[in-house]
Amino acid sequence: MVIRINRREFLTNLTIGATTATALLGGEMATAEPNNRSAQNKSYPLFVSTWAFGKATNNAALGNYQRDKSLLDAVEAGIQVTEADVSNASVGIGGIPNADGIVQLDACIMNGPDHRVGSVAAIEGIAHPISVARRVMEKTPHVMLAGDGAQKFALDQGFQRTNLLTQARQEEWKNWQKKREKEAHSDAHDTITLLALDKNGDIAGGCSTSGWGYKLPGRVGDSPIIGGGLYVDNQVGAAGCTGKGENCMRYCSSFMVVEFMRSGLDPQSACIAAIKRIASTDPLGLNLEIYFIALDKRGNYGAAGAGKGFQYAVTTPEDSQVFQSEAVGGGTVGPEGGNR
Ligand code: SD4
Repeated sequence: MVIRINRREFLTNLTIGATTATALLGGEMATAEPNNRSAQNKSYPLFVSTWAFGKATNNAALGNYQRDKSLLDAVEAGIQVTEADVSNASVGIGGIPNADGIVQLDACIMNGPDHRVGSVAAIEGIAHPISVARRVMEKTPHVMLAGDGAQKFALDQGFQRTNLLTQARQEEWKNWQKKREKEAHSDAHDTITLLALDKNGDIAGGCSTSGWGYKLPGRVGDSPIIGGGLYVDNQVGAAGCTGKGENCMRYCSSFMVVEFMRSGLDPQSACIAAIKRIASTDPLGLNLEIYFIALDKRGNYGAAGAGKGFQYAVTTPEDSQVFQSEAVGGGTVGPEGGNR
């Protein structure tokens, strides 16, 4: 069933009004709307990440930061924990392979204060693509490296070649091959996306994934695409996406969430507005399978998904918790669910 939202419904729910000009011109964000749906953070640094497994990511990021590391170090260290977790079938080692049985990983990292970015796509045989993405950012004049070139760069930088395909994932892939005529892909996929904010209002973010299970070899998802799977604007805030990457990428949706925040929406309202905006014209309506997290420079944070069941993790020095996100539309998160 396709759940639709019409244009008028979208516009009625979106009360940007006079602040629209700010969004169009760029610059600092407008004053937040009085009906703030987001939570207000009081303790720093703040880490917000996708899915329940994001709690371990956040905790590692916080621990790293508290050992006098930078926010960017914290993002990298947090995501490395998820990449190293073989039980996580969607990120790093133990990720679901592509249709040829090869694990291809996507990742990016972004630093707010200088708006620098590094990204890798469809990289094979490297355990920590988040760290390769950071090297791309810091050691090359480029933003993104893909495929064999990304792997060669990683090896040149001293990363070790690693077998990413675990026995469990290989068995599943073999079973999938037997029935591949019926099932074009696996729905089991989740991304770790981590947003971080310090007490000075500086922001960093990163994401890492093995992407859509049994995808076509060479397929690149939203996660390494700046503005698709992640966007950081140090004047405003940051947003990240998980779910069906194709539906995030087609709308530059993380960028869209940040621009809604710039125009005055709080993070959660901005996530909802992006979903409604996309659903107002997309043939899929609200059946988009996309889920957003966002935070703003003032420490507000929130999340929303096209459908129920999306969880996100929030961590500060005071507390570390997993929340259920606000759902737009009646669908539920698919078998990937983040709850495996
Ligand atoms: C992708 N967005 O490659 C990622 C996968 C994901 O929940 O986040 N799934 O399409």
